[in-house]
Amino acid sequence: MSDNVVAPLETAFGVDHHVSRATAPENPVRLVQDGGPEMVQLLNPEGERVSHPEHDAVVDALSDEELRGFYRDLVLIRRFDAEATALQRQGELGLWASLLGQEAAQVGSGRALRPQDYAFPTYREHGVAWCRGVDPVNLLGMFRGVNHGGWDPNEKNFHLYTIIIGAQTLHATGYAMGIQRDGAVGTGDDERDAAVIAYFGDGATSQGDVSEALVFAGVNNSPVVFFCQNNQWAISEPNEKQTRAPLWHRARGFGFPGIRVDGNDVLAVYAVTKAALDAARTGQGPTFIEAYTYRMGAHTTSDDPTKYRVSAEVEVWKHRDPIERFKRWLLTTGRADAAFFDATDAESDALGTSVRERCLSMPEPPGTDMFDHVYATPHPVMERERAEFAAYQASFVEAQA
Ligand SMILES: Cc1ncc(C[n+]2csc(CCOP(=O)(O)OP(=O)(O)O)c2C)c(N)n1
Repeated sequence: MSDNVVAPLETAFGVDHHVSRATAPENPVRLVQDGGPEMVQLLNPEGERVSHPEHDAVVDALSDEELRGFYRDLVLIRRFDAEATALQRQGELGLWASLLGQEAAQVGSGRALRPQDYAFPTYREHGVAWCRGVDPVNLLGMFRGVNHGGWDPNEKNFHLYTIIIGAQTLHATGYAMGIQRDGAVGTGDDERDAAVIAYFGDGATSQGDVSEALVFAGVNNSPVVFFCQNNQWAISEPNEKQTRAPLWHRARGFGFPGIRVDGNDVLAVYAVTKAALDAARTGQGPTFIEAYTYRMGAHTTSDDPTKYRVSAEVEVWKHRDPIERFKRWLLTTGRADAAFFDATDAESDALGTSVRERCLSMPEPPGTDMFDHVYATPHPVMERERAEFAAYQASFVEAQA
């Protein structure tokens, strides 16, 4: 247990993973926890390398250039996210779900993927999208209301965002069962063997879909990694109201391994996810990863977190910032210098400017767009509805003329 306690034990709800039978108080003041001794961490919040017998070798093999690349990813995606939040505040997006605080969980796992792997995100995985090579401006379209997704999932093997909580875990498991049957698992061919990763939050684990996905993945030994970003809150519901057991323990009940990793440590997330993906690709079946992290901002721009959580909790997590610790380590070990950090900052400002400009110039779609992707092939009902809608819209123009 860390000393970062913001509430006295007797008032805290769910002490040490909530195994007590004590009744939950109505408005609990939370105890901030540190993930426990079982959490895999390679870089502590002070930016010091922590040794781990199972995972050291993988990160020690990373070149300085690759490590600087991770840092660049973290900084650029945070900058993109800040710009998107600002655009929403200025009325240019209807809504935004910020990833602030979760950059390492996303970049670490995203960089562990191979091109042939397939990712099924929820709606906050901007960092994973970035690692897959999806143009970040395309992530804004749905939130601006000009499209229903904005990228072709099969181009970068990155599925469209899913708003229905947990649904994508079923899609991921189904897809994984598919590639298994296609013979793209455990062949020994590194170019062919593929894995699937499903992203979801702590709140999603309360959804039936997620349990169903875990059942099917387990019994079929499917090549899927369940990547749960435990950011502590499901909108205003804290972890303690979702579960009495640590989330990573859940995997055991479904018959496959679970692991908790420090989600604010990009090195640990990379190593743990790489191991899980390797296992999936080589036919060893699924893994459940709980990336222990924190959502620093609001759930989305439409809620106010000060209404349901105390600022002291946020302060504790500021100290665990994923970018600061990594920067300190790169600097103190001489893997990057001031010139590199300055250049990255300049690059991130340029990205912010270009994202803003390109967002504002996104074309207004014709209203009939909404009928385009309902079915993969032409469908008479869609055709009729499209024609009716087009005629309805045209009637306004005629009335004005
Ligand atoms: C099936 C379903 N139920 C409810 C909602 C409303 N809803 C949107 S986000 C959310 C909380 C999700 O929390 P979590 O899974 O922890 O993910 P996070 O947003 O924190 O990353 C809920 C309940 C929804 N979108 N879909």
